[in-house]
Amino acid sequence: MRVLITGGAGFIGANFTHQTVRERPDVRVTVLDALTYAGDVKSLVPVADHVTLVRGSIADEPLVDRLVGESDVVVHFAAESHNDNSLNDPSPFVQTNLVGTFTLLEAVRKHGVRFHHISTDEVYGDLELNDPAKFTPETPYNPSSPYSSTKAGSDLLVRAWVRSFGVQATISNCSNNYGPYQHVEKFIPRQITNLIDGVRPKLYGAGLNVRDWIHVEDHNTAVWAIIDKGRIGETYLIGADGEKNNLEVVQTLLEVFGRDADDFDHVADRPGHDMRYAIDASRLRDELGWEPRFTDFRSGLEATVDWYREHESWWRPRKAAVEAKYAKTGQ
Ligand code: NAD
Ligand code: TDX
Repeated sequence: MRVLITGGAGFIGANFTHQTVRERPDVRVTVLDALTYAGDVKSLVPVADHVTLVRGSIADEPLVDRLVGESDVVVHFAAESHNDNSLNDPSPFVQTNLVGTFTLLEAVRKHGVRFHHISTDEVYGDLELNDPAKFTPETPYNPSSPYSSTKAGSDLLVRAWVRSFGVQATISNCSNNYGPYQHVEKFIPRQITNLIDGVRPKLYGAGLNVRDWIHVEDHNTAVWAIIDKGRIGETYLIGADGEKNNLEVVQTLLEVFGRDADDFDHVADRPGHDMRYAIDASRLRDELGWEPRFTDFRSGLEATVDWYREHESWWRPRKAAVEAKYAKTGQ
């Protein structure tokens, strides 16, 4: 099987590429990645002998046409992925998330190639803190930010290409991932690397916003389950019942680092900050028999801390610029 992984030099895509090389020796992997600020060839060094890396954009029609034509399956991770960046400059989000996904869809339509689209729970908007509800595949779309609205738009393009053109596609909407190779702009790696540097963690607002954390390895086993056994045209929600508020996450990290529970700063809140995300993954569990393996958040977090301690040369080059950018918005 020939698999084209878009965004394979980013956080989740790199972990997916590693898992695929490790567990599926029969798969021939090509990665298409523009190597934006978020992509890093270093993330693919451990699997470099088993992967063909093509540097280019998913919005480059001739390139996409050629690579898709040489593939059996496309797994589409590439995106602009950070909400805070989308508030500063939405334009690359429209270009990559919408135009890029459109370009891929046209190519898989032409070549009759199986397509799996990676998306986010943020397309559903947010939930109240005291609401027992979780997102299901039937929850209406209600995205809040330029990031989540462009992801929602890309999901709708996929659905329309399935219905109108018979494209062989599936969609997954996953909750917040954590694990190795995540960019230091994101919440958990930002706080881990702050703590390694002896800097206090930065909590937006009161820190009561809830995210439904899942280890990136569990996300990726779910993606393979959907590629292997998912029903064409279907949407699968991926989550591992990992709801935690941001304050709890920071305090767990402080404990892991042996620091006092109040040794953090409250900083400016994110405009339009979604309050709570929560996933009901019963379709994935019941229909496809998927189960998460990283069910103990604290030990998953400890392993992630160890990874950042051991891979300073991977994250250090980006840290100062990320912090300088946050300083401009008082975060
Ligand atoms: P990331 O920002 O770490 O990686 C994105 C990758 O896409 C980078 O390697 C970047 O170079 C590449 N890229 C960006 N624009 C491109 C373009 N035009 N052409 C080709 N490559 C391009 O993102 P991530 O956190 O790994 O997210 C991957 C996917 O998973 C995204 O679609 C995101 O919406 C989705 N997702 C992420 C999370 C999460 O918690 N991180 C949760 C649910 C869904
Ligand atoms: O320094 C910080 N302090 C803080 O309190 C940062 C960077 C974030 N936060 C808060 C904001 C969120 O409530 O932590 C939470 C998580 O923030 P992010 O890591 O920016 O993630 P989020 O906005 O929830 O989106 C993530 O999950 C869904 C990914 O970035 C998306 O790509 C994915 O779709």
